[in-house]
Amino acid sequence: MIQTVTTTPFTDQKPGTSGLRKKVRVFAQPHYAENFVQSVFDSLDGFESKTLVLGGDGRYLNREVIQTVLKMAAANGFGRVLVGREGILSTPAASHLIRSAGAFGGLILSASHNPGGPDEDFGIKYNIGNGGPAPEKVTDAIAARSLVIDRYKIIDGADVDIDKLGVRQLGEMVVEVVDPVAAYADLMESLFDFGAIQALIAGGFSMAFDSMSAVTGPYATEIFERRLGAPAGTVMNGTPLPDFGHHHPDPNLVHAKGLYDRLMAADAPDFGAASDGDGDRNLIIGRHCYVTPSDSLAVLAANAHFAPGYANGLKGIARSMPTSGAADRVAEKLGIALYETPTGWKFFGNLLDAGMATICGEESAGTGSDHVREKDGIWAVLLWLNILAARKQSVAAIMADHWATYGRNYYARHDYEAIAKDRADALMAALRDKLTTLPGTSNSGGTISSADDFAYTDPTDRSISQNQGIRILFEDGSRIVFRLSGTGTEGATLRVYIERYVAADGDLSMETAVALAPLIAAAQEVADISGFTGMDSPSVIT
Ligand code: VG1
Ligand code: CO
Repeated sequence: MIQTVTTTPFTDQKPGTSGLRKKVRVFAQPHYAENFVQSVFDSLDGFESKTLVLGGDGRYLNREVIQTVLKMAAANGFGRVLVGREGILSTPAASHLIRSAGAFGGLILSASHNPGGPDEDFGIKYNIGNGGPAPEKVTDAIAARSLVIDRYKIIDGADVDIDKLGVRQLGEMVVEVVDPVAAYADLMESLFDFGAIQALIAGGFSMAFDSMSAVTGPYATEIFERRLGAPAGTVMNGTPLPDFGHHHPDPNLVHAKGLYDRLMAADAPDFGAASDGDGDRNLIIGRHCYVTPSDSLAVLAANAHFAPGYANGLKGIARSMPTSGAADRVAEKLGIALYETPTGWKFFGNLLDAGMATICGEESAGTGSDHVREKDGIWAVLLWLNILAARKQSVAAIMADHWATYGRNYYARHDYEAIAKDRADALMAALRDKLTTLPGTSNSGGTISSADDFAYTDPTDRSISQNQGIRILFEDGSRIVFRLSGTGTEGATLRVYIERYVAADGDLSMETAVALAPLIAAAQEVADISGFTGMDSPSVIT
C-alpha cells in the first residue's frame, strides 16, 4: 500500500561537501530522513522502473534508514534496488555497483570519517549514474526542494530481509540483496598485479591494515588476507561496529595513532595503512616513514604505470586546491595536464567522465582513479603495494627518491574544531576584506605575492563554484589556505592548510613542524586565529 504522508520542511537539509550529515538525534526526528530522501527523488527525472543502489557503512541508524529508503523507493516507482547484504556497501564499492549495474543512481548512508553511535553522526549522500557524488546543480536542487516539501511517499508494509542474498519483492519493486565485497574485490584484481603482491608478501614483507571497526573490515580481510595471502591478523579492527568501537574512524595521525606508533616502533612492519568509516580514505605509513596524503598522490601518479591497470599511462591528474603542489611536478614531468578543483570528490567526476584525468586526490587522505567515481582507500593501498612489489624498495627509499627528483612540498593541515559558527564566519569575512591589501606586505612567512578567494570553472560544463577557500601566496611559492569545513556537525571547523616547497637541491630532511614554523606564525598574523576562535592551538594537525 503506497501512503502519501503530509510533512513540513526542515530548514537544515542542504548537503555539504559530501552529502547531508547531522547528529543521529537530528536524523531520528520524525520525517527527517524521509523528507531528505523524498527531496532527492523529487529532484531527479526519469528514474521510473530504473535501478537504485543502496548501502551504507554500517553505522548506528544504517539498518533503519535502509528500510525507510527501500519503502520510499518502491512507493516512488523505482523498478529495482540493489542493496548490500546487511545494508553494507563501502563508498567505492557502491560507486562500482552503480556503474557496473547501469543503475540510475545510488544512496550511500554514511557520515564517512565522522564518529558514529547514538550521540554521534549519520549521513545520506546521493550519487548519480556515473557512480560519483551528485554535482552541485543536483545538490542545490535537493536543498531547494527540501525547503518546500509537503509530502513524501512510502510503502506501508513489513521490513525486507536484507541479511540473506537473493531477490525479494516490495510492492511493485524488486529488492536484490547482493554480496557487498565480491565484485569490488574482482575489480581490484583486474587493476593490480596480485601475483606480484602475493610474491612480495610470501617473501616476508609484513603489513598492517587498520579498518578502524568500520566498513572496510570485510573488504580488507577478503583482499589482503584471502586473496593476497597476508597472515590472519593483518587486518586490525576488521569487524564493522555501529559505533566504530567508540573510535573516530578518521585515518589520521591523531585517530590512527596506534597504527602510527606501531609503524614507528623498532619491530615495525614494512607497511601500514588505514581507511575511514565508509572506506574511501587511506592513510599510508611505511616502516618509520609517514607519507602525507599529498605526497602519496604524487608518488602514486609517478609510479602508476607499474600497475597493469595503468600501464598505458595517465591522461591527467586532478587535485583539490588545498592539496599540495607535489602532484603538479609529477604532471609536469609526465607532460600531462593538472587540474585544480574545489574540495570534495564531486568536482572530479566530470574530469574523469571526459577522460581528462585518470588519477585524483585530496590532502584529506582521499585518492582514487577512473575505475570508480569516488575516492577509494583500499585501491590506494593496493597501488602502493603493487609499486612496492615492482620497485622492490622500502616506502622510505621511494619517498627519498621522489623528493630527490621533484623536491619536497612540506605540508600540514591545522584544524580548529567546534568553534562558534559566527566567530568562524567573522574570521573568514575579515580575511576576505583584506584580500586586496595583502599583496606586497610582509610577515613571518615572507612577502605575500597574491591573495584571493578560490573560484573554479569546470572545464567540461563551464559551471562556476565560488568562495572555495582563501589562498595567500608568498613570493617563494609557499602558501596558506583558509577554509571552513563542510562536513562537520558541531559548530564550525576552520581548516588552515600550510605548504612550503623546497627544491631537490635544498634541505629535504627537515621536521615538517620546523620547516613550516614561519608560515604557521604567518597564518596567525594574517588571520588572528586565536583572537577569533579563542583557541591557542589546533585541535588536530595532520
Ligand atoms: C572533508 C575533506 C574533503 C573530503 C570531504 C569528504 O571536507 O576536507 O577533502 O572530500 O571531507 O570526505 P571538509 O568540507 O570537511 O573539509 V569523507 O571521507 O568524509 O566523505
Ligand atoms: Co569517507
